[in-house]
Amino acid sequence: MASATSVTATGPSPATAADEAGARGGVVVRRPVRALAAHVGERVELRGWVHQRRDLGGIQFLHLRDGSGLVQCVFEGVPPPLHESCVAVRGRVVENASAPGGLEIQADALEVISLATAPPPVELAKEAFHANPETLLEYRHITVRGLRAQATLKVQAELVRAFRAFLHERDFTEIFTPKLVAAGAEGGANLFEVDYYGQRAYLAQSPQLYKQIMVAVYERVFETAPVYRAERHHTSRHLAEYLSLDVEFGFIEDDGDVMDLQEALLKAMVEAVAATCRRELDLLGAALPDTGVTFPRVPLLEARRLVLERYGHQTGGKDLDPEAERLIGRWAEEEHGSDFVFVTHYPRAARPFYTYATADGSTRGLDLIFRGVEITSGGQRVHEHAMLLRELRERRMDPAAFAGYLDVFQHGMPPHGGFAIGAERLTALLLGIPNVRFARAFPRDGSRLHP
Ligand code: AMO
Repeated sequence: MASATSVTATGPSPATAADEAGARGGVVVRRPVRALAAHVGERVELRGWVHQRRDLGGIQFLHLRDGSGLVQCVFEGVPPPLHESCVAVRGRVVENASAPGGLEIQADALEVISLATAPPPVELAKEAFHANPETLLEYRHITVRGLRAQATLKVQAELVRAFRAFLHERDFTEIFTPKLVAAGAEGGANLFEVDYYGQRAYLAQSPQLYKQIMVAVYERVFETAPVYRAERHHTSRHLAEYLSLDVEFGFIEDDGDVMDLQEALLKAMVEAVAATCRRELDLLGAALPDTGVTFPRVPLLEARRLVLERYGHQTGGKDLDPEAERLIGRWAEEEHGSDFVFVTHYPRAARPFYTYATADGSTRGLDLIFRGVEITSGGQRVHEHAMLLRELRERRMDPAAFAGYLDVFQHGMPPHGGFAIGAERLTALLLGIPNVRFARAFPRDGSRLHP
């Protein structure tokens, strides 16, 4: 084994065509960890962070972490610098079944690029054993570098990429709507108030009204943006700021079209993650749902009856409580082998004013439950001006607060519908992460404004 000496760094860019040409001439090419399997036997350069280090009597084991993963580097010499220091390592890629990922670097050069001057508040290699999630969140600006956080947020990025790609392919246009608004779209008391040049404004609870308005421009639209809910309750599924993946489209027949699109989209998102995130899924021990199964569709009243008769759980009120959601999810799994189930025909009282109401007092509003938790809401919307006005009045809401939005319905709105996915809930449930906070880089919850 060679001993590590200093190497001269050549700038932070990843491998380029020029590097490749150089490699043939004997120059060492920089590689990301994820690409190493294709370069066994070659000499490479890696750049990243000191994740873990061990000195075994002068033989050094360095776990180097970069943006794509972790690899073990072995060399003789002085120990590597403090955890989280940035280093460059050069050496040969060899197979080693007992090393993480089955590969290691037999290193001959180590260079410090940026020395860590203080130990990290939580040693990231021991993150998984850290008992207190509050500590992990308190130091999230550092702990977000940990492999589990890195993998979780990578999967989320892939989910969002697949969401966009699927919708672009179907002629949807991406929109960007305001997050400072004059009125709440979703009702309820969970609005963040903002001083807008002396006027009262709110942080948007959802892009709902704007995405409907934009249907009259492009017919099919989507948005991926944060939304705000001043949730008072601390639960494992609520954030004060979350990423809402919104879809809205026109000229639909009914809520069946909304479910068809939603099902195809979610299957495409899961399949994209299966294709691109194998390493992350393995690291997190996550099992993806079977995309070959059709999502069952169950009216709310039927769902209530099922959870009562089958599991003895009585739900009152106008909605499903979390336990009933869990049980209807269990029923879908047991009865249909599906991790997903649509619950349809919610009563008017359980849905916002823009939901299309039917003569029987129910609506074309629906939720999608994934592994026992609601991950989307949506349905068909009201598209007639008179009906919308009636909905507002009957709910004692002031039509003046929705003046511009209401106007739109006097100028030709097609039957339309849509839905919104809570990105953190979907990510957490997909990956088996028990608390939605760990599916956001810097969660905002009932008490947290830092980091
Ligand atoms: P809703 O309010 O049900 O519907 O929200 C849609 C989805 O967003 C997620 N979600 C949340 N995630 C984290 N923290 C929260 N506090 C939180 N609240 C909601 C859930 C939920 O299913 N305008 C409608 C959507 C539509 O009809 O198109 C809406 O916002 O996954």
